[in-house]
Amino acid sequence: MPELSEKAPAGAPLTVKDLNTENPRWCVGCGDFGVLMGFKRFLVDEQILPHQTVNVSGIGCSGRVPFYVNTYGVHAIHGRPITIALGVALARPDLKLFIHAGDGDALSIGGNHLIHGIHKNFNCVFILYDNQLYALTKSQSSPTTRKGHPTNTQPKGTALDPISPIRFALGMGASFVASTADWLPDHMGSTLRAAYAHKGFSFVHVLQRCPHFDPDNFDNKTSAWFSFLTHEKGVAPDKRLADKTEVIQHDPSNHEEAFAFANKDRVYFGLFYRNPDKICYDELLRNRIIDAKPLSRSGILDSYKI
Ligand SMILES: Cc1ncc(C[n+]2csc(CCOP(=O)(O)OP(=O)(O)O)c2C)c(N)n1
Ligand code: SF4
Ligand SMILES: [Mg+2]
Repeated sequence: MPELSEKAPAGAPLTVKDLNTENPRWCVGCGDFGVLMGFKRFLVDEQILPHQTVNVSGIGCSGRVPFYVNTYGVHAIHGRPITIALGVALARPDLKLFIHAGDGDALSIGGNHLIHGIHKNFNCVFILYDNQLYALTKSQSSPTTRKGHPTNTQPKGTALDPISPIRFALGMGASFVASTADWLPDHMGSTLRAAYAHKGFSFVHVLQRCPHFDPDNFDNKTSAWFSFLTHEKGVAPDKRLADKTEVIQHDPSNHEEAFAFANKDRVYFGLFYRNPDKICYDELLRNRIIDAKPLSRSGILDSYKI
């Protein structure tokens, strides 16, 4: 991969244009466009420079994101972005690390890895693009597909109730759990900034429209079906919708209350939970390596003597 310049042209601040690559190959109206733009604006707001940034994805429509942001990146294999990202986190803690995964990638084939990513709490922002189906492979049911929704694998309607990514992340003890949507640019920006400011595995759930395979999901024209959770230590409601949408105060240090919201049969956007004190495995491991006394080859073999 060619070296990425340290700064945008002649020391000028980074702009969205500097981050553009080719035109994305997504369907017209795909929510991935909104997430991509929200992500680029966030990088610009924070002036996170391309040569400092690594985007790792799995496979899916959403998996193409690393191609469309002019930073370092890895389009990994299906369900495995977390393994690669953990390697980056261990070897290069100086880099800013973002993982992009679809609901199938993160919760089906990659579900086991997500458990350990959350458990290890290594420093990254994990973005879950939840369009509630496998889109790239042309509409199969995923763990988040709503019950009754017909797909190619379950044409008579998806049989099971969906997994709630928020409940899953909270139940796994994630140190940062937030939710936003592809059509809420202001809220997405605030959410990504809060996630980036957090040290540890920041789990960001994004409702993402797939107009090609599920045009009726997620009505982005109205807001009666969702509420914003907010707090002085949380994420502000989307500016455009704040006065038209229910806004609820929720202290993100309150795990029990976060769970209570996640258990309700309603959509909430905002910061559910943050625990800044959870141990980060990558930091722990790096410190142990630094502290470890070097051993000779026979010393290493002797350490296994019974
Ligand atoms: C090991 C492996 N199994 C299956 C596939 C086929 N496959 C590619 S993408 C995908 C699902 C994508 O769904 P999701 O992660 O939700 O992403 P989306 O396309 O919806 O953004 C599957 C099953 C694959 N590429 N590799
Ligand atoms: S199939 Fe769905 S998720 Fe994939 S590009 Fe088209 S609209 Fe987007
Ligand atoms: Mg999907």
